[in-house]
Amino acid sequence: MSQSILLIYTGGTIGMKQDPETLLLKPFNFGLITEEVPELKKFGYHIDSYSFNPVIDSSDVTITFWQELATLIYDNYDKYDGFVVLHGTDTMAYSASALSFMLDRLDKPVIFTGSQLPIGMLRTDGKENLISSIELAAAMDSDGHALVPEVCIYFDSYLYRGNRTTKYNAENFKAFRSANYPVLAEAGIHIRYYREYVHYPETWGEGIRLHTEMDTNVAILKIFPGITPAYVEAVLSTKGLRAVVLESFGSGNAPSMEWFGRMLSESVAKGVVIVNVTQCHAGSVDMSAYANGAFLSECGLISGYDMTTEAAVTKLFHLLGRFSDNEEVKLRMKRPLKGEFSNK
Ligand code: ASN
Repeated sequence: MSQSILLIYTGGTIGMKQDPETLLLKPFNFGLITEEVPELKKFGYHIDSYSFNPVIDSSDVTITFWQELATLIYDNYDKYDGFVVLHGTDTMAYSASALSFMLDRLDKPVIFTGSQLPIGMLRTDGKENLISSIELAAAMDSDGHALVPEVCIYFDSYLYRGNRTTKYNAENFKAFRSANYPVLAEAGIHIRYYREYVHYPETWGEGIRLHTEMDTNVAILKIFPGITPAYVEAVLSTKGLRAVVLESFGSGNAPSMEWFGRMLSESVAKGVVIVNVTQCHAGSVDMSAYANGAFLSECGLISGYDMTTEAAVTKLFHLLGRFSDNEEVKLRMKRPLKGEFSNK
């Protein structure tokens, strides 16, 4: 059996070229990638490609872009065994997180990848990333079931659960990290799958469900020593605000000043959903460890446990889009939806 893959090109460094006048890197059209990677023909797979128009630097990603991408996958779902999305690295963790919530009952791989150097450059990391991603998207067991039926990011030899990743290095080929969840696969001489960490559907072929509704009335509030009441007030009084991702210290701690607690409590009383995630790159929020954490729990904050900010923000967009009742959103924020946090 020959697998069918849909290769979706959205932009990012992988397809960029240097503008001869300004010397700046700009997205270039998709023809370039297929020309630069003739190796793709060596796979026995049927590979179709689709290019976004215009192709973008991923800093320009919008909600509409996610809706277009998720709908494209949904519309082509039955025709392909797997999907590879070429995407800029800057917001890849946001897009992969968003798609993990938008594509419900997914039972085929959706692999995001890209590169740090354009595919036309001699030392590019783009070729290996692209070729291995296609292999991962096509990988099946003897029953014809996908080995990694999740929204993932593949980068520099590792396959990660998309909603567990963060871009943490702007320079190295190893640009992504999933600090709180093990890798799903690793490409060396062979591709090694860690199936114990992969989520598999209870029933295969149930049919994918698409959720494109999103509400972006969310703020990120990163605390720091010296934070002022005026700043916190400005964030919490944002017009239309429905939810906040509070980036706290360590295991979920914050300043215990009276004004800070009062502002948070007042916001919660108005129905704003406030989720506590840590500024640390690894580890989990535990609001029962310190008095300065318990205080946030008393103000009505929800624990985001070991969720990334990218996952927390996009999960809120998704839930706020689906539910007009913030209490329903709160309830659903407390449960993992697509393996985005572990609440041990
Ligand atoms: N600015 C680029 C982007 O995110 C960075 C990259 O792809 N490496 O589109």
